[in-house]
Amino acid sequence: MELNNIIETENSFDADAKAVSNLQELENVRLKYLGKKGLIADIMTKFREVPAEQKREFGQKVNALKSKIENAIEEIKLDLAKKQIEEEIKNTKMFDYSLPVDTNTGSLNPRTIIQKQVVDIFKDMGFVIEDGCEIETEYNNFESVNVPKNHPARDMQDTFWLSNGQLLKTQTSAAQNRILRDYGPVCKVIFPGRVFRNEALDARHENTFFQLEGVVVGKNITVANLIYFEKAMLKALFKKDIEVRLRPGFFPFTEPSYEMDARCPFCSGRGCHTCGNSGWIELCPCGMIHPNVLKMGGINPDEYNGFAFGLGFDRLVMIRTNLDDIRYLNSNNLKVMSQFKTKM
Ligand code: FA5
Repeated sequence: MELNNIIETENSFDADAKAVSNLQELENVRLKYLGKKGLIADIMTKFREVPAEQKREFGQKVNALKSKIENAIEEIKLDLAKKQIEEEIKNTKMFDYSLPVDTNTGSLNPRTIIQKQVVDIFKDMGFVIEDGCEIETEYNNFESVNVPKNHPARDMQDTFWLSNGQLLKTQTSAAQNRILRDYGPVCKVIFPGRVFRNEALDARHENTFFQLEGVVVGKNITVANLIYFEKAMLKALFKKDIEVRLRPGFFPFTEPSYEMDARCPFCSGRGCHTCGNSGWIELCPCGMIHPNVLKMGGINPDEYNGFAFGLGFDRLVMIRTNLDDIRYLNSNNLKVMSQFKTKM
């Protein structure tokens, strides 16, 4: 075996490599030179026959040739792949993203549509629109709204805790403290948001649902103001006067607390499927903000007071659309969703 054999092998590889036009041919060339029974392996087996004084140079040359062939094969492979992609692009019918969208396909979730309507109504009444975080601290979600550790009211909202001690907010009230600090002591703010509770699902219960919270703080605010704003919102949303009633409720963050019911807008109180024949629909828990909550929000409760309400948004959407199962709202079921385009 002589050095000339290496040069011959290199020349023959260069010629073969030049002729390759697809991946299969390349694989054949690879096997011919680098395969177990390939030409490089063949040269190596004859290493013994090389005169002792040439062994060093011979070894270096074979290794260099082997590396050259390996690198060249990788390069050719990349080159072929690039060419293949270019070919595919050339043969693909291109899509023009600048063409106008066909607006007859798809529709907004009814929750999105009604949220926009309700937010606009409150905006027209002078409310500022805010939002909150979905991951919250225990302090914001509970303590700052007068629900200290071990308070029984915590059990009313089964919480998804995170490993770092934070939680997925169980109520939009979690933003109250920040909003009171940022806007108080005279403010009218609403803050819609997605909330999470570890609940069993059924037609009226989701574990991921939406609330819309409102706070009004000022001097001499009364329950009459609260009723006024709720009725004004309902009138604008249902396009007619809706009677409301207050029942006693309990929330640690309001005192007194109420459950506000609306006269069923579908049967005008006569009783129907939507209101379960009671004539009333449970609409919105609310009340006068507890002095402790004002204090924790940096507001002097001797000088200022206010009210807060927490509209269960998905339930409002169900009432407005006659949807009988809350789970549709998170289902992304296009057949269901597309029906609401014409209903609102
Ligand atoms: C609260 O979350 C209070 N933070 C509301 C509040 C705010 C009261 C300000 C007073 C002042 P509650 O847990 O009742 O309260 O929930 C409020 C509304 O969210 C309910 O009336 C209901 O419409 C809706 N809701 C509660 N749980 C679920 C659920 N699992 N699925 C869908 N909607 C729900």
